[in-house]
Amino acid sequence: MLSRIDHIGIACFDLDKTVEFYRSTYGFEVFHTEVNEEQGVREAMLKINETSDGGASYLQLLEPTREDSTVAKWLAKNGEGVHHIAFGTEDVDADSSAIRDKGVRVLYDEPRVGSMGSRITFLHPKDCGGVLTELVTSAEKH
Ligand code: V0V
Ligand code: CO
Repeated sequence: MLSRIDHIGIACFDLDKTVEFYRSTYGFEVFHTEVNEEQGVREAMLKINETSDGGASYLQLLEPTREDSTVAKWLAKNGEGVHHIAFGTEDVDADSSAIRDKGVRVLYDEPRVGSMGSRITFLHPKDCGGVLTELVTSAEKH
């Protein structure tokens, strides 16, 4: 069951500058940073609030690490802005296969490694009203 907004992914050209904007404007602090080479991103997670399912909601600030990455391609076309939304679930495998059965394209056969050791997959934006949608099971749930 999808039980929270896990994060909103925001694409930017300069991660350090964007982190500073969120810190100085809103007071949000960096909770975690990492590089995900498979996805071609350097990211900062800003924890916004905890959620009733025992998880949390974050902003995920994303800077591309290479020009052929999905985020670099998206930035070249659209400029900076909201790139995806992610719903949290205890069982990304069950939820993604149930959603696939409804005719929505799930981009990966098996979930891949996401932020903070999570398991993630994506739904095609063209099947989701123009919204790139991610499903996440956080590390402590698998
Ligand atoms: C592309 N499109 C989007 C979009 N990206 N629409 C809404 N939001 C987006 N972010 C539209 C695009 O405008 C095109 O529409 C169409 O989809 C095909 O796009 P494209 O530019 O030709 O690009 P593709 O097809 O090569 O790649 C699009 C997909 C790709 C969605 C397949 O971005 C992908 O595999 N994304 C999943 C992985 C990802 O995004 N990783 C970065 C975050 P028109 O022009 O044809 O109408 S990593 C992350 O979140 C992590 C690690 C985490 O949370 O832990
Ligand atoms: Co994400």
